[in-house]
Amino acid sequence: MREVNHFRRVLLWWGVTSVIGTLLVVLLLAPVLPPGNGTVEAHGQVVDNTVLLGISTPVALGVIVYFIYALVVFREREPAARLDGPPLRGHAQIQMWWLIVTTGLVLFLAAYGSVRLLADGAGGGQGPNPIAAPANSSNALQVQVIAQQWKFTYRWPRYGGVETPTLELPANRTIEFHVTSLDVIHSFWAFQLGVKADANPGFDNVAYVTTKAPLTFNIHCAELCGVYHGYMFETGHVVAQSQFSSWIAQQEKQYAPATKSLPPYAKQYYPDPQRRGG
Ligand SMILES: [Cu+2]
Repeated sequence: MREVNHFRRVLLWWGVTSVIGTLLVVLLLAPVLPPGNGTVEAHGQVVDNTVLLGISTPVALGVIVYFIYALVVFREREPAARLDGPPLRGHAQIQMWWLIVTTGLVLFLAAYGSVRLLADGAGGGQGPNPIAAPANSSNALQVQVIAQQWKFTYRWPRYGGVETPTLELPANRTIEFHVTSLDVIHSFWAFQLGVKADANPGFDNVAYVTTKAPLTFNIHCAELCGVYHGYMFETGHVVAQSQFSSWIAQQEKQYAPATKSLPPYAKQYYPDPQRRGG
């Protein structure tokens, strides 16, 4: 009887399942993954997830196919002979290819991840001196996100330093969030915008987003910040520029009396010891 070439068989099964599996993942699964395509940064995250899933699908299928093949073909059918098979040693070619493929994958992913992290800032908090700003960030609209137990408010240096209880953003515009906190640690997570940035007291954490079409997005606190942490959520909107202009003008007017008694706009604030326990 001709000896079966197991290696070639596994390779064939792996090749066929990988082509089908990767196509299914990249074309059907990945495009509908969160956070969606609502902003430039969110879209970038979907692209990255697609690349990562596309690369990991053949790797996962290699493990699964070999596992199933081994279970079916190499199963010991003689109950009396439950012994280990002969050890595989000194197979230089397999060792070499194993090192080449795994090293290549890891280096590619590290390089890809670094490049993508620098593209448009990737929606993450970059601290007070961001190194990965979008190309048009000098023209960005600044919005300060102020977290406190248990609410986010928003301050607008370009609009008289007014502080609003809700967040509306203009469409097709680069936004420069300055995320900070008045008390404990929080995290500003605007899911559909693809933005997540820590909110720490006394710290100015900059995160960028470039909006696209009008969009409703969810804002959650993503850092355990006390008993009502779970209630620290709200809904924000990306709206047409004209709608934003009238909204912010109306806010400026409505909150003018409160704006007068606010501390001057600053990049960060420190917890007020007078208010502690008050
Ligand atoms: Cu919080």
